[in-house]
Amino acid sequence: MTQNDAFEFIHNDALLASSLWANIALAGVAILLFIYMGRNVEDPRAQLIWVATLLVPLVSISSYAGLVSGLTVGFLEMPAGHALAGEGGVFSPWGRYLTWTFSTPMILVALGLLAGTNRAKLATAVTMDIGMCITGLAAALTTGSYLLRWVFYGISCAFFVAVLYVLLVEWPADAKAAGTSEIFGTLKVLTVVLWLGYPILWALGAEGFAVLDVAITSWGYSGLDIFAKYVFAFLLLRWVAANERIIGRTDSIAEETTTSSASPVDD
Ligand code: RET
Repeated sequence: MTQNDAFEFIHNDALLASSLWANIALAGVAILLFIYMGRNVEDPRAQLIWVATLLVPLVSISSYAGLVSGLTVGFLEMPAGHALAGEGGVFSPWGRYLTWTFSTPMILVALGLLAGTNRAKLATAVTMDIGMCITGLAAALTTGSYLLRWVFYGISCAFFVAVLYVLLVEWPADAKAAGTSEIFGTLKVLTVVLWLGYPILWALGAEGFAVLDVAITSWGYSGLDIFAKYVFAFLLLRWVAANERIIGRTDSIAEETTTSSASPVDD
């Protein structure tokens, strides 16, 4: 299959093509809107949250351009045991899993800074998240053994548990101390609920048990992306733009970088 075959395969299926183009359009709107919303943010910490948030639709538009062009998709022969084994090449949008490696850490950086995280927790969340995405990519691309597809899936879930732990246990306590509990609480619930949808969809879609067909699975991810990326980022930026001073006062990471030894006269 050439890239041109892939491009045609996608565009012969209106449902599949629209699931990709819809996100290109939305990401474009989100980029312009977020630049506008952040135009007056001056506090460096709030600016960092803003840049991390802006990178989410920027990565997304690149990701979907890769998918829709046929560059980051393939057709994989599934191994014996898989529901679609022996049916010829199964459409695999592997570029999705690859680009999550770049977009999801940005979501976590923005959330962590909002919560006033320290560097250890932020590094934990980000590295575990990258582990989750890369092993998820491995699960999708493994064609030698059906069992090993699910082994990679299991490893990815284990990484995901670490991310959930930071989100559900560590950062809520930090956010309380930072005075950002309310907005953090909203975004935490949105993130946890939506992110849980991805492994469920993977298991039900063509990569997993193949209960859902390729176009429906693709719309599933696209729908989750719309809420987990653009709606999430919009709510976060709107709050940051209006509450810059609260962010400025949250100093865990700023403090670590300016005074590495503990200072008894803080505050
Ligand atoms: C996979 C399959 C393997 C098991 C697990 C997964 C989790 C994926 C998640 C993705 C989130 C993506 C987002 C993208 C927005 O840009 C890789 C599907 C646990 C949680 C939020």
